[in-house]
Amino acid sequence: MTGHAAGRPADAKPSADLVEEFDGRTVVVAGLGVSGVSAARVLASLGARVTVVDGGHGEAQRERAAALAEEGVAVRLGDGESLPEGTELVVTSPGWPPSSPLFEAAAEAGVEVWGDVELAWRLRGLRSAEPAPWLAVTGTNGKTTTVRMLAEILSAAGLRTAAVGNIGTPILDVVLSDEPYDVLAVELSSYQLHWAPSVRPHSAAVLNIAPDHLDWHGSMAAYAADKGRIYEGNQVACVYNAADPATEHLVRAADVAEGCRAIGFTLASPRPSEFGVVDGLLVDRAFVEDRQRQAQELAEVGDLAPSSGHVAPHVVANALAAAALARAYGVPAEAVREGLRAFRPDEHRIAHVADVDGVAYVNDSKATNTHAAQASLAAYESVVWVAGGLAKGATFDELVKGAAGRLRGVVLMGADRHLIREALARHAPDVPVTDLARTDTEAMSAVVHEASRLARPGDTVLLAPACASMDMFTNYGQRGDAFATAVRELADGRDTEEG
Ligand code: UMA
Repeated sequence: MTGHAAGRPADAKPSADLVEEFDGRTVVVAGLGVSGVSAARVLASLGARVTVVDGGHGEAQRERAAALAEEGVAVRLGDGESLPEGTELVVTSPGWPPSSPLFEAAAEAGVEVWGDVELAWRLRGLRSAEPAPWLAVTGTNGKTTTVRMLAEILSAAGLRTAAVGNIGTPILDVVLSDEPYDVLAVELSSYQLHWAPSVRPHSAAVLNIAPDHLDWHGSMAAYAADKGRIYEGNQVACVYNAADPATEHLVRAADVAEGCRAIGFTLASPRPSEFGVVDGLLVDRAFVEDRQRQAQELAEVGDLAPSSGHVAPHVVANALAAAALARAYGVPAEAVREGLRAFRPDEHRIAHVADVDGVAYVNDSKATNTHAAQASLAAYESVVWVAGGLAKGATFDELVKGAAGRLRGVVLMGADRHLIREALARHAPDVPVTDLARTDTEAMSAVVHEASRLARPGDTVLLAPACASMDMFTNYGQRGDAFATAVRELADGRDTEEG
C-alpha cells in the first residue's frame, strides 16, 4: 500500500469544464440496458449528440429506443460492433467485454472508452461543490447484502444515503439527482471497476475473490486486478477479508491517500486494526482509541437474524465488512447495531419458500457462481440440487466433488448444463441426474416437478444454479420468482389432491 497526498486524480477534469466539453460533442453509448438508458439521458441533458448502439433488437429494446428518441437520443439496434462515424467518446454499459469489436474500432480511431460509473465519478461535482463520498464494496459474493447492510447502518446514523451501482440503481441517476446525499453505499462489479479508472472511494472493501466472469476478463489475474482497482486512492480505509489472502494482496498493491489504513475483518477474535467476533459479539478493534488494549462492541450475532436465530457465517462476514466501512466514515457503534437489526435479507438469497410433503424448498437464485453455490450447498445435509444456466467460463469439478456426499439428486437446466452434468459423471456417478434439456423461461414448473420426484422427506430442494440466469431469464430475480411460483403451485396442487 503506497500513500500519496489526497487530492483530485490527475486524469479527472473539474466537472464545469466537462459540461462545456459535452455540449455538442458526439458520444456513443454502448448498451440499451439499465446503465445505457441512464447514461444516454444524462449526456443528452448536457447537450451531447448521443447515439446508443446495441447488438440486440428485441421488443424491450425497441420500446426503450422509442422513448429515448422522444428525448432526442438516436438509437441503433442490431449492430453493437461498428463505431458510428464522427464518434468522439464512447460511454459503455458494464456488461460489454473489453474484447468487443466496438472498442477495437474505438481504439483504432483514438476514441476513449469510459464506463457509466467513470462518467458518474467525473460528473459528481455538478450538483454540489461537496459531492457525497463513496463507500464502495466489491467481491465475488456478498456485495449486494453488504451494501444493503451498509446503507441501513448509515441511515440509522441519520445520514442521507442510497444503495447504488451494480445493485440495480444506476449510479449516475443518484449522483446527478437533486436529492442532497451525505454519503453513498456503492456496489461495484469487476466489470464496472474495469471501465472506471478514476474512481477514488472514501473507503472500500473487497469481500472475497473466487473464479467468476473469467470469460469476460480473460483470466483470474485480470479479474482480481479489476477488483483491486476499488482500493485506488482510498482515503481512510481499505477493508479486506483476513481469511482470503488475495484481498489483502490487493490492498498492498494499491496506491492510496496518505494515512489510509488497511482494516481486516475475520470471523475469529480480531487482532488490532481488525473487526471480528468475540463470544457472539461483533467487535471493532480498529476505530477505537487504544486498539492494542481495547475493542468496541457493535452488535450481537443474533441481531442479524432476529426471527430464526440461525446466522450463516458469510452473513456475519458481510456485516463485519459493512460495519468496518461505516466506522471508517465515523458512524457511532449504536447505529451499527440499529442498522444491522433493521436489515432484511434479499428474497433470492437462501430464502425458504415452502415445505411440501416434508421437503423444504429453498431459493438461492442469487448463487450465480460456483463459490456462492458451494456455500449454499454446504448448509444442508441432504439436497436435491437445481443447477445450470450460463457458466461464464467456470468449471464445476471442485464444487461437485465437495458436495457429492450430500446430493440426493440433481435437476439440470440452462445453456451450459452439460458442464455440470460432466462434472457429476466424473465425481458423483451414483447421484441421479435429471437433465431437462430446456432453456425456456417456462421450464421452472418442470424443474420443480422433477426435483419433487427425487426428494425424500427431510431433504432440501435447493435452487443454487452456480450460473448466471440470462440464457433463460431477465435476471436472477426473475429466475428466483419463477422457482417460488412453481413451488407454490406444487404446494397448491398437493392441497387439492389431499382435499
Ligand atoms: N449488449 C450488447 N453487446 C454486448 C453486451 C451487451 O449489445 O456485448 C447489450 C444488451 O443487448 C443489452 C445491454 O447491452 O441491451 C445490457 O447492458 P449490460 O449487460 O451492461 O446491462 P445493464 O442493463 O446496463 O445492467 C448493468 C449491470 N449488468 C451487468 O453488469 C451485466 C447490472 O448488474 C447493474 O445492476 C446495472 O448495470 C446498474 O448498474 C447486474 C449483473 O448481473 C445485476 N451484474 C453482474 C453480477 O452481479 O455478477 C456483474
